[in-house]
Amino acid sequence: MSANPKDLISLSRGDGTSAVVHLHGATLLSWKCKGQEMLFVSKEAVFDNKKAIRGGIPIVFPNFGPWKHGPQHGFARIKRWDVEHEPGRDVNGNPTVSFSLCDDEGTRNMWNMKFKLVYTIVLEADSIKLTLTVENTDSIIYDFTCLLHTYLATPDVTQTKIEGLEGLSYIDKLQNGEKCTEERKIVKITEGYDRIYKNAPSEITVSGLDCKSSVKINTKLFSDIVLWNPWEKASGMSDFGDEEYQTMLCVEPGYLYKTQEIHPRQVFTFNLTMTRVQ
Ligand code: TA6
Repeated sequence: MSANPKDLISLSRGDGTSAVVHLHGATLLSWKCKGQEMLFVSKEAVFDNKKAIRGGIPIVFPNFGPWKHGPQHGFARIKRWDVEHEPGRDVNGNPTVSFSLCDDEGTRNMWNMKFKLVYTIVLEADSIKLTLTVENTDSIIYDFTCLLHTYLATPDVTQTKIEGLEGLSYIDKLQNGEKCTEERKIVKITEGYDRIYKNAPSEITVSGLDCKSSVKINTKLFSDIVLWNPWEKASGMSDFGDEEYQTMLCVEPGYLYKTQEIHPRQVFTFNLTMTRVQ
């Protein structure tokens, strides 16, 4: 199943560097850096404008994980976003576009809060800058968690290396939520992973994504990082090829270890910049 071109918004620098966003969930489906696709989208992904897209960068809001008010990971990734600012150029001449999502009857029936999200993408020569603002447009205080569920592409996940997590506390969801400490300077993925690292540094590096480059991940306010690879569990997911776990790794910046309280008219700005380094 492929996406309907009517649902897609594209940015390009003309040198093989481009980005494609699906209006369903404002899901970044593709980030090509000098011709190299950096993101993974499952060949079994469903583009029915209902189900969350399996790949790219789905936006998780207002809740990471199972949610008593609605679907896992909240509704942001399964709502159709509006184009807030049409594709254009920023003050530095970089291609940029922004999207917005506000509460509606559907979201209020699940979670009776008013909000406005604005998601801005800037495509630089070797980086992609993602900014998510969360505004409380209600008259009451509430709280939320949020995350950019980033699927990175790799020729072989067992060759990827994640640096910057040493010493961090993490919850291991595959060990019944056991609280652990990361002892390794370099984390390698040789089995299923589902870990929530707390208070991650503002820069981590993922290498081995393609034979000669790595990705620097810089964040602001996204204080936590989720590492996920389903491994053999992929075979139980209808929108995930049985062997595709070998060619992806989710490195997901988020604010999720604790909820963020937000007051009326308060705005929180979360940033993720990924830079390809050769
Ligand atoms: O971010 C990791 C995780 O929470 C895993 O536990 C797994 O559920 C993954 O998200 C995918 O969730 P989804 O709802 O997209 O199938």
